[in-house]
Amino acid sequence: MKHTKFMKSVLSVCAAAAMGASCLGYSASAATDIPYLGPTDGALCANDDGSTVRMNIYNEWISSPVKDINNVVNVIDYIEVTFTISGLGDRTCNVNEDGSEADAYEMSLVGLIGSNGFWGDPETDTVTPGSVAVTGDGTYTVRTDLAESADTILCLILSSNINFYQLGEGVTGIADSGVSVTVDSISTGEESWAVNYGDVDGDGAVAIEDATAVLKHYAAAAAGLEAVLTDDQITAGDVDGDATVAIEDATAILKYYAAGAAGLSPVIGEYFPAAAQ
Ligand SMILES: [Ca+2]
Ligand SMILES: [Ca+2]
Repeated sequence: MKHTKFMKSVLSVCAAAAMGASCLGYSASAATDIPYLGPTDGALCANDDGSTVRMNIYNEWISSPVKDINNVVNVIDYIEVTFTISGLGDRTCNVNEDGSEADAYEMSLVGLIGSNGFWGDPETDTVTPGSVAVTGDGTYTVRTDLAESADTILCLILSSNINFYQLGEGVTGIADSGVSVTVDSISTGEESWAVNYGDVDGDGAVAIEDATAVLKHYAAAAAGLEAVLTDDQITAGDVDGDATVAIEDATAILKYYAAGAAGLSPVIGEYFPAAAQ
């Protein structure tokens, strides 16, 4: 994959924007569903600590293996699971012995996919398991980004820190705790990334405002002032690809915009050499 570093930074920008402002040049291909075939009896069980909730999706390494997906499947850039949890009542966190609040509930997506190990142990993990805050009964999506693609899911588990003994009086095990986890869907996919050259403000169009933003950035830089554009915006604004954002870039953006406004159907690569590289 090309431009990996840039791509990852775009991803973080998109995550931060939380679907608010439009994202700069980000696009994701359609996800591929991995059909969920379960649940097998016993898929919902206790973690190794004996007291927190886990939902095995694929786990051969336990006495009663759970194989609730076909694990021979191409997993590309990420694995994502949507699940519904119920039985938490009004609880959102564990409590200490003295009744004070302990760690807030969260669900992590842990396992081993090809060479991607994500168990929540920074010493041995090759990728960081995704996690989601669980703020009560409801439906959540948790996603783990992989370092490399793989063709086999060796283990996949929804692992929480939810102490099920605290969910009711006299609970003796997960079965009578009232907690339930349903796997709604599992998906993977390949993310594709593209820089929308000229669209500096990321509103989906190349327009006068984009040229203005380039000029403001150029003027600020010339005056030794703080940068106006982010790194990603600089990439989009450097349409001639000479590694600086300057007047020539603004001129090219305006020419492209003017050609479009005149109904000429301009070809982006002809106006923006960076896009043709
Ligand atoms: Ca724009
Ligand atoms: Ca330039």
